[in-house]
Amino acid sequence: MKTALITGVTGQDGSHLADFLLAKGYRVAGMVRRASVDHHERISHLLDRITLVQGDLLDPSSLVRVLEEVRPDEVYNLAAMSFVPTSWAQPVLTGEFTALGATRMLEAVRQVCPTARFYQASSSEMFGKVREIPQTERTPFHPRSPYGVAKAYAHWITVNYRESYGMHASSGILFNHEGPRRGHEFVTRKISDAVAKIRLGLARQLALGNLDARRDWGYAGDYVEAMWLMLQQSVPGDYVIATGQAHTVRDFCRIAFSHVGLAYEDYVVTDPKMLRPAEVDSLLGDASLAREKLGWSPRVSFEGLVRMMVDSDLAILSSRLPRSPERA
Ligand code: G4F
Repeated sequence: MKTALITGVTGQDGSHLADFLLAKGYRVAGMVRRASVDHHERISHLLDRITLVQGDLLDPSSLVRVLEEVRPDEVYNLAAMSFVPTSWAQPVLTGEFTALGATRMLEAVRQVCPTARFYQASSSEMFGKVREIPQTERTPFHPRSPYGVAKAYAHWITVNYRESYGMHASSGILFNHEGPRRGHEFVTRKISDAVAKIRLGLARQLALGNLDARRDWGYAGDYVEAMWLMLQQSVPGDYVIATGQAHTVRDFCRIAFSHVGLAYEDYVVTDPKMLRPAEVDSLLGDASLAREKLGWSPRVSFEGLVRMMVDSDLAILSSRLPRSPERA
């Protein structure tokens, strides 16, 4: 039985990856930070099947202790400050978690379990002001946010530890990936939640920022399989993980509203406060390398993803509504 350590296990990707690895027969440990509020809602269904260990990417000695305790065969470094707008408000803390945090974890792995295989969650945000369309593993980076800059650092330090110490360290350059477990601050979940609320008469309007931003959106459940596949290769490497199709925020709105029989134009307004100091206008990934070397391809379509998220939010909100006499 193999053992995996996941940092960021309470997040969208961490919870999907834990589900995936448990189904593969892994022993799964998740690193969590001590917090006064419980953030375990995404992993509540598997708390009796995984081990939670306390550690913090800001504290190198805690990482050494976690690795000594867990003795993992595979380490998935998914923890980061992952919401792009917050990275302008907290640029230094973003660098500490997202950039130096990866170095601290790599260094701890090198000291405690250098033969463990390491996965770094790189991001299409690194491409930023894109130099070519579509983006591949060879496209130069031009990040447009403190978050993107921090992810570029983490990406290159992973490459560097691979080249300096021969570690089995790989990076997945994941394009946007979503699903019902997505945080409400990200645009896709903000839309699906608002559509469900409007459909149920709980809200009347949805305020968004840039409706013309284009993203290559896939389903998070598909993308965690690619992380695992990277660590099963005899040779480590870096892979773009994407669908190869881009849509605008407006397209997402159109499909989400029409799924419940509404027209987005009647409900969506734009709010300049939600525009970013520097925007990533358009991202489109070419995952040919992952398809050829890993045998990976996405299963859920864009339309299927939008419908899945709206249906999920409708179910969540409906279950919280007071039961009317005729429904009782
Ligand atoms: O959903 P978003 O906040 O995701 P963003 O910034 O693309 O970042 C996500 O994907 C990255 C991979 O490329 C990850 F690394 C990162 O951690 C995160 O998962 O915004 C998507 C687009 C942006 O262009 C934004 O300007 O939607 C636009 N947008 C328009 N109105 C909005 C809104 N974004 C948010 N969050 N909220 C809005 O009201």
